Amino acid sequence: MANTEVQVIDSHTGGEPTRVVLSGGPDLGTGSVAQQLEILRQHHDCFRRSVINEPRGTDYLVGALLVKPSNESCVAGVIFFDNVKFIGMCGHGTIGLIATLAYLGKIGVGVHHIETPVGIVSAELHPNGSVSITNVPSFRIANDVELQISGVGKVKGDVAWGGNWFYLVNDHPFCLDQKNLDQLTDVSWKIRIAINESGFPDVDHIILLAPDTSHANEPELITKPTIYSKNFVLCPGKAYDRSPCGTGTSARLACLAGDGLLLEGETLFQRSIIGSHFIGSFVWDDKAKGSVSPTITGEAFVTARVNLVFDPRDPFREGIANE
Ligand code: PYC
Repeated sequence: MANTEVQVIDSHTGGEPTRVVLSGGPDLGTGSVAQQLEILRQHHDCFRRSVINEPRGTDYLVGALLVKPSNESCVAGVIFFDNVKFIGMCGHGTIGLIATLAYLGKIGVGVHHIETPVGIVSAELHPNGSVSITNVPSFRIANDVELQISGVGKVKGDVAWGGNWFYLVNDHPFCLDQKNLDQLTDVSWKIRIAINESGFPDVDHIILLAPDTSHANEPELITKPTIYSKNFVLCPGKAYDRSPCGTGTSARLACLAGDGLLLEGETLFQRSIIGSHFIGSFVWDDKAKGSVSPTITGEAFVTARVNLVFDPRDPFREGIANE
């Protein structure tokens, strides 16, 4: 039997990698992107593993399978996935996808619509190469949820949706510094187990928040941010997000809007644990329901254009299973 090949382009957004699969994926029919995801999830999970897991990938890589959109206004459909599952939306991944389509000459400066399994998002490619995505409506479902966790202590935070489910912890005793990555990963994992057990079983991303005090040397921004914040984000497969997490920043904007701490038109400077940043803002989607339409701006860079090779003799051609 012959090798098969899958064409991919890798990029990173604020340090967090995205692998866009251009061709070679399974046939998912002609339904909506949400329906195509169900076919992929039920019948081709090995494709996810083979693209993202070792030995071809790594646990902190996010995959973005390009599929045909069912909505005619969209330039592309996309299904995001990581080392353990398919995820609804991905902010850094959408910025990476737009940078990739621009690199390929398929899109130019301007606004483009993308169909994802959880809704249509828009992305504006700016002349300087940065990208602003307007994400799916984002909202908070619970605030000030307290957890007492053995070996960690008491933490308090909000549960919110930004295209994925998040528990955003405002109140915790940890120092958000890159040198504490092992500790932050360990406590966030314990927090995830606790929030799932406390009645929020779908929360699969944990965010620890702290004020950002290192912005003094940032380049001049057009609008001076109202809030400077830093985060540590733990993803479903226990890898931490190198970027500030676009869907997590969307969820955060919903919380800040709900608390009246950020107003329409004001901006949030969201720094990641490695020092990269996104700029976020919102307009109300449905104020009575606490739902916002978030916009996240960041920048992505293409890092590789390669063919993944699948040798039928390779015992690990479908990736090393890690779940
Ligand atoms: O940027 O939304 C995001 C994201 C989700 C998981 C990793 N990054």
